[in-house]
Amino acid sequence: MKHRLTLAGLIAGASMGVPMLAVMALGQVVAGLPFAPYDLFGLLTRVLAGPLVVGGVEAMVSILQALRLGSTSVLGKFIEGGGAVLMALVGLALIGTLLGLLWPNLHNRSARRFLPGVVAWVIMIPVGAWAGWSALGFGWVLILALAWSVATDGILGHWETLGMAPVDSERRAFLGRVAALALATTVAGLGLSRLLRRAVPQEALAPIPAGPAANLAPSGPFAPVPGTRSEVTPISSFYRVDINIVPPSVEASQWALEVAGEVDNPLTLSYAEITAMPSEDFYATLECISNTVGGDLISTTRFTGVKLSDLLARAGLHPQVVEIRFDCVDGYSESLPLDSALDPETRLCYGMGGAQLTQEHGYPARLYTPNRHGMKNPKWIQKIEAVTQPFAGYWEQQGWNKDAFVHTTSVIDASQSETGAVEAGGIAYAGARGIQKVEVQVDGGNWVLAELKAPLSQLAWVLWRARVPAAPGPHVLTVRAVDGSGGLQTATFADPFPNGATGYDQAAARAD
Ligand SMILES: Nc1nc2c(c(=O)[nH]1)N[C@H]1C(S)=C(S)[C@@H](COP(=O)(O)O)O[C@H]1N2
Ligand SMILES: [Mo]
Repeated sequence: MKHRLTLAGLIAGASMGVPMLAVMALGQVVAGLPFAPYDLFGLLTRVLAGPLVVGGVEAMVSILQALRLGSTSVLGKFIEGGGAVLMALVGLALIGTLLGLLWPNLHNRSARRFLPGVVAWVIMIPVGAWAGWSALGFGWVLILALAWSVATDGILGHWETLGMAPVDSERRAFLGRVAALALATTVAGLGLSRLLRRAVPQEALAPIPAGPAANLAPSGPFAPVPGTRSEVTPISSFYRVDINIVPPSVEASQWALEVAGEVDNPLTLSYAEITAMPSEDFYATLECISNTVGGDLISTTRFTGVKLSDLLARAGLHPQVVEIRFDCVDGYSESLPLDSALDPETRLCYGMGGAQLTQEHGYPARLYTPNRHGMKNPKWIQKIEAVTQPFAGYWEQQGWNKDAFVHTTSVIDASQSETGAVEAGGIAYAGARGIQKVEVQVDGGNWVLAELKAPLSQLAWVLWRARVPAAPGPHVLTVRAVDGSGGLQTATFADPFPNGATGYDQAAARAD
């Protein structure tokens, strides 16, 4: 009897959690109310941030990139979201189990009905405080927790009564009714969320007036091999990596950028003041340090922004400043050594792809800095601080390389068979060093020089294509690049952690 109730508590706690979370998701879509599992997940990943989280993210990225199931960023966020919901359900199952366990000794009916919900809610108090829930948000979560609690208690109560009953079919019928009701609530909650999410008009992104073009190279005629990625990544498929399941939503009118620390004139700048400063448009490529060779965590766009050095000059740096530190709305932090911060190509950006930043890519303002991996390009910046000691940013504290310099990389995007040859094409990238040449090899034979498209800028990847003679049949292609200063791409294979991946990309191909 006792075991049975414990098990029933576990099942009831978890299964009543599903419809409750569906309603919570609806509340988020309709009224922007908190969706507690995401916030719980967010807080835990920050508190537990360490080898566990790094290992988890690493494993996920390499599995996703190996399986090539689709966009690593999109799938990754999907898995994190699912993990957060699963974690919440496990928590509710545990509280339900506890209720089942204590059931025979809990004689006060109100305590039985409401205590589990109160316990769940109290556990969420620090989470809500961290995530900044409003009083309404706290109230909403309490109401849902109590509803879940009453439902869980109801099932247990019924179960106990039925336990006395001799007929098994009655128990089955009861479970069937509970399951049907839970399913209906879940479907209704999730269905409505979906519908309403679609009904909410996607706010059009304000276009950004084109600024003077910086550092643009003239583009020559070049016909990429079909299947080669587009030279400019559409913003909707620009890779996204950050520590949030849902990106922070910042109201530009409520936001201000602070420039502080060891400076003569600390500044507080509004969005309007920043966008009124002289800006420049520039093409540049961004690559995550977690990207594998040939992976999809790399994209190129036209950024719009103001020179960080202009901002810092306005603030007046003290001579003992060694680094510029960035603090972001989501708790992320990073820093750049002074020479990188003052690099004329390092810009505080408020535009990507000719429009204002999307919420996912750092609206209202993010950084772009050349030569370094994505982690050195903070999004949703709220504070820029001149510091006199080197600072370890979010990922550096987890053991990732502090400099995070990009490696020379080259990727085979596509190939097609020709008579007696393979035609291949792809991209190559080496930060601001640029690409001098790309070479392609068939089955370990001679390296054949590829044709390069003039890059969009010194900071953007180059498209290449090559025609390599090959006997009819299947082959393995290998690609390598030489950067603008003559350095050959590293052939040694390395995983992304902790310095970024290296090695040559390979692909299967055919010749006729
Ligand atoms: N505030 C904030 N900025 C951030 C991150 C983050 O988690 N929070 N992630 C960094 C990492 S690891 C990468 S690779 C880039 C990705 O930028 P994107 O999403 O615009 O492609 O953002 C960087 N900036
Ligand atoms: Mo990254």
